Amino acid sequence: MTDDARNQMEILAGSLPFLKRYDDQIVVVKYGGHAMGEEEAAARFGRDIALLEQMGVNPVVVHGGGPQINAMLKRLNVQSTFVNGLRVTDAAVVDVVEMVLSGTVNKQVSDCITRAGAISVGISGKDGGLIRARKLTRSYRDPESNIEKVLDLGFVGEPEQVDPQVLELLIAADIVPVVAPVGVGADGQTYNINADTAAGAIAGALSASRLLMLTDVPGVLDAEKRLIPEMTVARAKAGIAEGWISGGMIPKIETCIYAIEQGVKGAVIVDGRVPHAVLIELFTDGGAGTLIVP
Ligand code: X2W
Repeated sequence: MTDDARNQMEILAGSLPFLKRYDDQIVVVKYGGHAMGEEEAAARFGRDIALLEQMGVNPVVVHGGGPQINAMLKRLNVQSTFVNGLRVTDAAVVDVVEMVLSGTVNKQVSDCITRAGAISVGISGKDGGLIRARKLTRSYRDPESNIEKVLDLGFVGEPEQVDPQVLELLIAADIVPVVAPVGVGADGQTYNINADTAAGAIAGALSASRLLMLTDVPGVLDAEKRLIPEMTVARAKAGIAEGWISGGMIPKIETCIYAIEQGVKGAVIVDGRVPHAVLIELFTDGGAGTLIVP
């Protein structure tokens, strides 16, 4: 036996207790558009998810596609802007968003997983009544006039009700669901939903064991810029209030907190740039990134 083979077997044996921990458990993985760029990284992601399925875990993938939407809007000469990290979505933009997310990107992701040996089916939040959405309404204080105003982002939605039945049927049939973050209103209007928000709501509705948010940072850093391996919801809330959790990390942490309050057992900010980050997080002692627990 070679050293390599022996190492491989040691790793396999070492993962046994973790295999038991996640056996038949649902793990929701948020896969962002930035992480999909490179073909090799996308293929590796597909293999990791297929491996999870083969190990007896039930992965559910919720993907984004911000950069892919930007590229298509540019090709079609449609303008769009962002406010507080959310895309202002008018009637022309929402058509492109649905086309890219539920079309190209959704099928690319499910294909990567299927080619790696699992059966994966891509759907959007509009399929099977998965995500009923309503128009997102947020108010803000206008700094110039100091008057409370309502932010109008057009057809940006937030999940109003998530019915996980279609996902449960796919999971029971050993199919890996891949979800595009597009929802439908009571009146049939299509809504563009931030992918992090959609992943949090889906993880909550499924009472998932884990929500893994793949990002392009190592995790949450404390005030001294050291990586925090694990923290409670209370500490995460304090981090936002005290300002050492800031910027783009705030909505991600808020999504994690929301998912945990909905019954998810733990939510993790994972560095998706690290090869096999999902497997390292689930099947090693130290994990990867920052785990947030109740
Ligand atoms: C996002 C949906 C895609 C997304 C957008 O239009 O870009 C809103 O901003 P990433 O790749 O995860 O950023 N929706 C309302 O969230 O993709």
